[in-house]
Amino acid sequence: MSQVARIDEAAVRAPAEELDALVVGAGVSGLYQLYCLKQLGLKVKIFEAGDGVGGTWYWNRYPGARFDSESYSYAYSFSKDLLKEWNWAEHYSGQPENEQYLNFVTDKFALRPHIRFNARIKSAHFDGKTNHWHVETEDGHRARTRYLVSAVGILSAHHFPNIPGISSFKGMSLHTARWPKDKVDLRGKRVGVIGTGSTAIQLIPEIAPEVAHLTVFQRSANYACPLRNSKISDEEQESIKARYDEIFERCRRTFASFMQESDPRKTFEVSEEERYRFYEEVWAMPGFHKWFGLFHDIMTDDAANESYAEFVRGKIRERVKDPKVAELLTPRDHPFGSKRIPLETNYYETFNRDNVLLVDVKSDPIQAITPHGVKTGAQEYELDVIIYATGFDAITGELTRIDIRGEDGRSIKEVWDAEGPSTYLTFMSEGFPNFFIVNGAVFCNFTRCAEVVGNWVRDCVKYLRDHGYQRMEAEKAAQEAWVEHAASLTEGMLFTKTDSWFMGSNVPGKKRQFLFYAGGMPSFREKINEVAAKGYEGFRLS
Ligand code: N01
Repeated sequence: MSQVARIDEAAVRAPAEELDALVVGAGVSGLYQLYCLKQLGLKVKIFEAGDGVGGTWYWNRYPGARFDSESYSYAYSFSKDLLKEWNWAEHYSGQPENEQYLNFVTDKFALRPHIRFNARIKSAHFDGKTNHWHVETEDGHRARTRYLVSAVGILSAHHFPNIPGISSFKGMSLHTARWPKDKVDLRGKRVGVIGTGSTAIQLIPEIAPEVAHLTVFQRSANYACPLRNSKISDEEQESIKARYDEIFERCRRTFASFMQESDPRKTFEVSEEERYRFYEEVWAMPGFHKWFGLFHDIMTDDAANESYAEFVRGKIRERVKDPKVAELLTPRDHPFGSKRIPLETNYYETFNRDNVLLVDVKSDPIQAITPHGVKTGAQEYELDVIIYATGFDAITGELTRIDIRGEDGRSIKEVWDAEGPSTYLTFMSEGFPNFFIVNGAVFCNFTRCAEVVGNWVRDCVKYLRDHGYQRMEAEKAAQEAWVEHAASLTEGMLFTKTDSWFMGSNVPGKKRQFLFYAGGMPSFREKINEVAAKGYEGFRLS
């Protein structure tokens, strides 16, 4: 049966639900998008795969999961009441509190009745005759909607490595991004963790004291920096609340909407003494100062980067007692910050424990998962539990797992596999009318972007309604120009020299390209506002 015939068939089957807008996913962006579209008086619903809200903060409930941007810079800013009412307990709050917060927001703004839970979308097909999307969930529920809004998040499609024998393991297998809701009792168990990215770096120090033995399988060492989390005192709480406007204004100004701003000086412009004094000063600060608060040439000048990278390597050596283990934990294969910098608490000290073993699977790769554990070329490690902290098919993975088809019957997977994730303004992909992709691909503090993009989509939908348009789509030429512009921004960036999920290269067969818009949030905001002011230039409205 041809794709077009399938779409026609979907169109004639009676939908169970008629909507103006259907938002996919009840995470940070989806909740805000629902709030915004409700404000327009639209009939709008979220379809959410899980049985609760939170997205990332619903699925990633592994021990140690927490924010590494300040709780209050990650919070929604749109409601003064909300800012007044919610008290963050910690500067970098943990998953349970983050999930509670998103539940609090959901109930405060009466969003819950507009969310359909346990509703994983199987297919979404566009019907060009009526300019509607026909959506079907895995359990057969159907809806027809004018606008389809993807808020599936950028780190949602969890990824298992391609290692033979994964399903043969007789013990317990867990992926950090699908951690069970009930407490997993690891006491007395021999546990293996595969992966040493941001997730594993949060998890490992939390579980090491509990387990009988922990084996960490590391392929690449990371430049993990101290988080320096702490409880928020009553006085700090008051001060944060008094400074919310200033905090959000500051985030608006910075490149990626975090609170930290780079130092205007260049690395080698200052004396060696001053340079190291500055490195130490930044090092003593909490959060992302150690990445975004550095000399401003750190991400563009190889020598400047290496100067700071060597400083960080020295910090790792100071904390690990066994020099051989310290050397293994010291990254030498990529520039500082070219992969996402993990923030940690007691990560390096964990490797001083008697019950923790670091296995270098770069020099001796994992060959198989066996019924009893993990087998490298040299040895088999017997385990009761294997934890996969092996990351995500980032940015495009969750969307391309859904059968989304535009008017000509081509799926978004087919289009993006062939062309890379081509969009206009990150919002729409040509050939998929009335389909908004929100918070898809701007390198940014997530909630700060979610609000900017959510507002843009709300205003756009209002404009379409007010002007009697029923259909909006990206023009081919505008999309091509945007894709070219976005690609030009990555030239010379250190990110592109390193393999990581930023480049899609952690997933075998995925096209290697920088997956974020790299122009920074201030320019992005300016561009999307300009497009809107010109009557949505580059989009065809009809
Ligand atoms: O995933 P990752 P993550 N054999 O892709 C290893 C966000 N986040 O879940 O580097 C052995 O970074 C792989 O090794 P290598 C944050 O943006 C936020 O940790 O490819 N190892 C790597 O070590 C972050 O960047 C917070 O050599 C294998 C690991 O698995 C993003 O999520 C907290 C392997 C995957 O690391 C993803 O982080 C946590 C194999 N066959 C995460 N295959 C916050 O604080 C893969 N690996 C908000």
